[in-house]
Amino acid sequence: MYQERRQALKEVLKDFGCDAFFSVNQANSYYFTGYSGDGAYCIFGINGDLLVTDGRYIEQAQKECPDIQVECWDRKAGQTWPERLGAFCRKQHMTKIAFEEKVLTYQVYNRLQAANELMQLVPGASSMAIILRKIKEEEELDCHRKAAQITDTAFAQFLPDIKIGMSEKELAARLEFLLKMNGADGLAFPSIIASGQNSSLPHAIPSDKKVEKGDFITFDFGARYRGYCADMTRTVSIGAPTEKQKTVYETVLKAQIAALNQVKAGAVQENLHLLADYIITEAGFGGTFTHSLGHGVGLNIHEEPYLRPGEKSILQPGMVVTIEPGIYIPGWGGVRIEDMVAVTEQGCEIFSKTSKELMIL
Ligand SMILES: [Mn+2]
Repeated sequence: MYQERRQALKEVLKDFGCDAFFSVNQANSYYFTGYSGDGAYCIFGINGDLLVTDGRYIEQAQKECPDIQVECWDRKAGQTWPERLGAFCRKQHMTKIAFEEKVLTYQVYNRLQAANELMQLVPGASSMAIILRKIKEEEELDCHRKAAQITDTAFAQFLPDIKIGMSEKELAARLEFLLKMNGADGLAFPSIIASGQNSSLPHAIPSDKKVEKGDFITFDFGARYRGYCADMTRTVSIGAPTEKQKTVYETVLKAQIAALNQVKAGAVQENLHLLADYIITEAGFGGTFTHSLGHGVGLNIHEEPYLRPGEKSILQPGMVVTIEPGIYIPGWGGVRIEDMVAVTEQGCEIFSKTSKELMIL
């Protein structure tokens, strides 16, 4: 699997006119080698591949990557990782090296350049990797399914625990505990839990605010399983909702379902966003949907493709995206409903199974 991915990467490298891909990014190193730790420096090149790490990780790397050359760099033995990679590229006659323009620090860039002055470092590796990563293989879809299933199960167990007087921080601790008890390797991202007026902040951080009667609470969270993320949002009502709360909720749900129904291979990305925004605006809430409709999900919680105005590309089978419209009214609160789905030829497979009927607790 990893060898096939590196082979596919070599084709992309050729298209970009590069000899090798330099990876310091954990997600990319994992995707192309199976190594799940950090502290790895990799070269994936047209004339050879090499993963270099240090004494803390060498045993793990050798176990996880049987099909790539793995080496331990050792300053005491007279060689640092930039020297080792620089020498490897020189020996394999690879000079034009693509680096991860979105994550490589200036310091690491300089260290690699100094180790081999013949090397020509060019930006573009982040873009090259995502060309492959944004279309998920069946094994990757299975990891997303499992992550989503853990997320659904944890939320079902969590709902009866929500009580008036608990703080958002306590709710977060309980929910995250349940994700791990159900088999999550970790969190896909720090949970967003926003109650009452706080829910007008799309990316609120759980606070000391206590849950009160009449609050809407937005939960945006997900498990991570074998590196792959789940992402789901539900908004619940504490006590009977007001007419306005009901209207806002129904409007977001209508926009979410309408957009979900349009997800399929060939759909223009920005059109999905525009459809949801149109429904929200028509209902009298123009200007309150303040973020993108959705984003790709994979080893990163946010990655290509993005469903937002200006994105004229089309969805392809195997992409995993979120559909998450919201309405945010400062001083009042907000609602967001989010599912994670896989794009298919005919439509989509919805990974999140938790009900979207307004839950009144
Ligand atoms: Mn999301």
